[in-house]
Amino acid sequence: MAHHDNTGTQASDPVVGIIMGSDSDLPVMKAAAEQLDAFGIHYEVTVVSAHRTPMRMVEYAQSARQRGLKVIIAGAGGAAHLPGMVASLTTLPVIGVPVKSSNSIDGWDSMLSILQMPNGIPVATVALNASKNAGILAASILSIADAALADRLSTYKQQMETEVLGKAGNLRQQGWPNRFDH
Ligand code: RP5
Repeated sequence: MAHHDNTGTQASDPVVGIIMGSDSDLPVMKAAAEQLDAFGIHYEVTVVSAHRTPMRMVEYAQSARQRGLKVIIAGAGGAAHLPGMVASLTTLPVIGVPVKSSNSIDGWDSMLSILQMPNGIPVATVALNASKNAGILAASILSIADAALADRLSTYKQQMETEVLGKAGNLRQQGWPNRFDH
């Protein structure tokens, strides 16, 4: 991974802040970091708990823009207040990742508490455990002002298209009826 290491040193000029309610969310949340790495986007990663470290959450969210962050990705499980509360404290876009944690009722609690934000404070909610998509969405937001990044996103989509066309070709070769592809 190019933009962070595990020794506690600082990432250079992070533009995305990845936060999560507990280190137990990391196995899910690390896919966001990996996706940002793939796009060459600098990020920082830390634990911020809405209910266990409320003052840290306030400080993190209120300082985020001034510290140079442009997007925040926030993941949490259970009764997941973190994304919505962080969104209430900053004007930066916040992407919420519902995490199916050990204390969760099959992910539904986290899904609904992140997705169902009342009017006024939106959180862009991705699918359950879909932190990879959070990374891609963050890249899309950043690409508004970054043409080179937009090109990398475009290439990424073309690669996916090629892969899917390959899969369709495989099914055809296996003999499955298909009057669409000639
Ligand atoms: C939430 O509770 C965290 O976001 C995590 O998903 C879940 C469990 O946390 P731990 O008990 O593992 O610290 O606050």
